[in-house]
Amino acid sequence: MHLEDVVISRAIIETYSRELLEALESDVAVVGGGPAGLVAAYYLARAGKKVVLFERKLSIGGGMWGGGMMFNHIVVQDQALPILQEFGVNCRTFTAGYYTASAVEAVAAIALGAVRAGARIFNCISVEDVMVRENRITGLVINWTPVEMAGLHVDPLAVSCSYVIDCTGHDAQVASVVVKKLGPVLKTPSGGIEGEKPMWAARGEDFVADNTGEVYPGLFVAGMAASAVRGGHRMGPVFGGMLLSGRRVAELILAQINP
Ligand code: 48H
Repeated sequence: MHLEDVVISRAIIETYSRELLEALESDVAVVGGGPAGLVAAYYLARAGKKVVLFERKLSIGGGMWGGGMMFNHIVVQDQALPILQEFGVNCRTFTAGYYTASAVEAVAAIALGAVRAGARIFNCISVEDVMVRENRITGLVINWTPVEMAGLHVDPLAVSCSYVIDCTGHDAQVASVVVKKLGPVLKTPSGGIEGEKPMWAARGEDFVADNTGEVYPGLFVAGMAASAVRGGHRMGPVFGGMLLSGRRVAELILAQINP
C-alpha cells in the first residue's frame, strides 16, 4: 500500500484538534497523571462523566514508575488491594497485609483502564493558572510544556469545567496558584498550603484518605497534593493511599453532581 505522508499528518492534526476542541468544556478536569489522577479519572469516566486529564510530562504515571528508589515495585495494603485488582494488576503477598506489584504493570494497567473508561488524557500540557468566577473555580489555563520549559513568552489557552482535581503530587500546583492569586482562601487551618510533614507511612496513608476533598469551591485535592495542602506525613513508596484517594475524590465529586 502506498502511504501518503501528508495524509498521516492530516489524520493526526485533525483527530487531535477535534479532541482538544471537545476538551474545552468538561465535567471534571484532572491535573496530573500520577496514580491518584489516573484512578480518579477512571472512576469518574466510568460513571459517565466527561473527564479530561492534563499531564505536564511526556509520560503519565507520575512517581509510580520508580517504585522506591528506582526498585520498580510498589507496595499496597489490604484496603487498596481491590483497586489494583480491579485494573487486573497482578499482586503478590509479601507478608500479611503487605502486597507488591510491578510499578510498570500498575501504571500501564491503570492508565489503560482510565482511557478505556473514556477519560481523555492530554500529555505535554501544563496547567499554569485557574479561571475563577464568583468565588468558584470554573476552569484551567493551559499551555504546552515545552513553552514553559523554554521560557517562551507565549500566552496560554483556557478550558472550562465544573470541577478541578489537583493531583499534581508534592507540589500541589493548582492549590498553590489559587493561594498565590487569591490569598489564604483554602479550607485548611491557615487558609494556605499547610506543607508536607516527614515520613511516617501509617500516619501518612490514613491522612491522605481522610483529607482528600474540596479545598475551594470547585477545587478538590487528591493524592500527595492533599497531603501537601492539608499537612500530612509523607509515606514513601506505599501507594495504597494514592489509589484510595483517587477513588475517594471521584466519589465525592459524583455525590456533589448527584446529591
Ligand atoms: C500538569 C502536572 C502539573 C501541572 C505536576 O507525583 P504524582 O505521582 O502524584 P500522586 O499524588 O498521584 O502520587 C504521589 C506518588 O507518586 C508519590 O510521590 C508518593 C506516594 N510519595 C511519597 C513520598 O514519601 O515521597 O503525579 C503527579 C503528576 C506528575 O506526573 C506531574 O508531572 C504532574 O502531576 N503535574 N501536570 N500541570 N502544573 N504539575
